[in-house]
Amino acid sequence: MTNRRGFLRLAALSGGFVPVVRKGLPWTFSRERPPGRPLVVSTWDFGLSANRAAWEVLGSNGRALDAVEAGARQVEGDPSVQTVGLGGYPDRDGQVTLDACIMDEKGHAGAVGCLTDIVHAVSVARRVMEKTPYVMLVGEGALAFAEQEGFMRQSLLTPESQKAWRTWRASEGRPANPDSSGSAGDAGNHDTIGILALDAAGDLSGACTTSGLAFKRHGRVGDSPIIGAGLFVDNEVGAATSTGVGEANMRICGTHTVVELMRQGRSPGEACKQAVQRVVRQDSQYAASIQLGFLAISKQGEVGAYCLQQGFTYAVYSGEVPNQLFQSAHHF
Ligand code: SD4
Repeated sequence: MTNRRGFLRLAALSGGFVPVVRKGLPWTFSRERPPGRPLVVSTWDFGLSANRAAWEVLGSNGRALDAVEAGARQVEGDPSVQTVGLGGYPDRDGQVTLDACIMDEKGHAGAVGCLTDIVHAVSVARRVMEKTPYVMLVGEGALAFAEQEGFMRQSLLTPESQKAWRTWRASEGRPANPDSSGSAGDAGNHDTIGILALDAAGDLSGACTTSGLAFKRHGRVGDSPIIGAGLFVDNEVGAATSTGVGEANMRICGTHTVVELMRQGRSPGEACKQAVQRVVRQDSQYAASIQLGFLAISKQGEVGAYCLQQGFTYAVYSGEVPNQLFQSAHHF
C-alpha cells in the first residue's frame, strides 16, 4: 500500500486509474532478458509520469541520456510536485534552490548545486557536462552559466510552496537548532526524482534532480547532484540513484557503492540492501529516524530497490512491463 498522500498523487497522475503498487523485492527481470529492450525506472509515484516522458524517447530507439533528461524535466516542470523544480519547497530564507545531475554511458557527468530561478536544472547540468570541462557548477556561477546558455529566469516559488514556507516559519521555523529541520523522515520531505534508463543500444544513463530538503539552511547542497551519491552510472555494470536524507547517503558514496556491489556480482536489489545496511551499521539510531532509499538497474535490465523506512515507491516501464509502481523493500 502506498500512503494517502502518494495515493492521491498517484490517482491524479494516472487520470483516476490507480495501478497496483506491488511489494518490491526482489522484483527483477531475468538475467536472460534479451538485449535491445529498453527499460526506464524512476523514484516515487511521480516516476510514472517521468517514465512516460522517457518512454517517448526510448520507445523510438532514442538514447538513454535523452530519455532520462526528458523524464526529469517532466517532473521539474510540474508545479504540483513540491520537492522538485518549479514549486519546490524553498530553503529557510524562502528561496527555492535546486540540485541536479546527469551521467551518460561514457561516464561523462554534469551537475548543478544551489541553482536558483531556472526550472530545468537537469538540462543545465547536461550543458555543464557537454559544454564545459567541469562536472559541477554551483550558486551564482551556475545561474550565470545557465543564462549564458539561453535558459530563462523564472521564479520557482509558487503560491503553494510560499504558503508552506510561511506555515513552517510560524510553527517550526525557529527550532533551537535550525539545522535540525529537514532531518526527519517525514513523507513530504524526501521526494527527489532519480531516473535510470537502458536504451535499445544497450547503453545506460541516469539523472537526478531535486529542490532538496525543505526549509534547509541556505547554501546547503545535498546528495542529489553529487556523482557517486545521488547518481552513478557505469555502462559495464549498471546504474543507481538515491532519494532521502542526502547527508546519510553522501557519507557512504551510496550509488557508487551500489554499482560497485553489482560489479562484484550482487543483484541490484541486494546491492541496494547492502548499501542501506552500511548506513544502519554506521549509526542505527540516526538511520531509524530518517528515510533513505536506493534504486538500481543492471546492464542486463534487472531492477532492484531498498530503503530504510516503508513507503518508498518506484516506477518501472519496459517493453515487457507496462508502466507501474512498486513498493521498495525496507530495513525498519
Ligand atoms: C537531499 N536527497 O537534498 C535529497 C532530498 C530528497 O529524495 O528529496 N531526496 O538530501
